[in-house]
Amino acid sequence: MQIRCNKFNIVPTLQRWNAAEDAPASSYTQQKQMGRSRYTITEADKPHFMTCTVMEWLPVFTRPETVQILLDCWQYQQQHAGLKLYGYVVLENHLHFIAQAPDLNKAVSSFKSYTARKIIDHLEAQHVERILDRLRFAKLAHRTDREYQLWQEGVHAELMFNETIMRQKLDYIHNNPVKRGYVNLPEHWRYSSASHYAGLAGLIDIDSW
Ligand code: NI
Repeated sequence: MQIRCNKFNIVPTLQRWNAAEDAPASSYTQQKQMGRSRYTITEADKPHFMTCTVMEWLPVFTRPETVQILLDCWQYQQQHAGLKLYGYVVLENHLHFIAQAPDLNKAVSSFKSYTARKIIDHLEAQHVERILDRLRFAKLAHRTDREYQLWQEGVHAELMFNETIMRQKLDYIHNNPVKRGYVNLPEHWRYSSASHYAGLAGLIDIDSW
């Protein structure tokens, strides 16, 4: 099943579900004020579960080309930045992943800035004005160093401090598309590591946990 699932017109319900279950609880600014928050990268060389969410939950990843930008960036970081990617899922407006790197803060901030720039370039080339207008507006309320804001601030990071938590989060990641009713089995979702853990080919190399 392709990722174009918003055609079922169930997005408002899903957005509420996400806001309650999934969304970063505090902004990056709040996290900085709070210091060592539960939702920041606490030990930069250990595996963390992280979430990146598109501004206003806009469905940017209904386009396979935009998902490819994410996969290419992770692959580059696996080869050049020591990134270990243990699991991921990409939904139409957010993604979850569990990763580790010698400097995870740096890897994640480069991931967000690089993919934002490439995705905006793609949307501009494709004249996706409806989404670009919203991303331009989203930026206005935020920062002034760029024309668009693609990603919400922060990654809502959680340290995977033991085996049980790691397994729970991998299951959580892989079950996202099932819970949303997009597929019957996790490994049927094209844009996640579930197929890798089911012994099938995936779109990107995964570091098996
Ligand atoms: Ni989710």
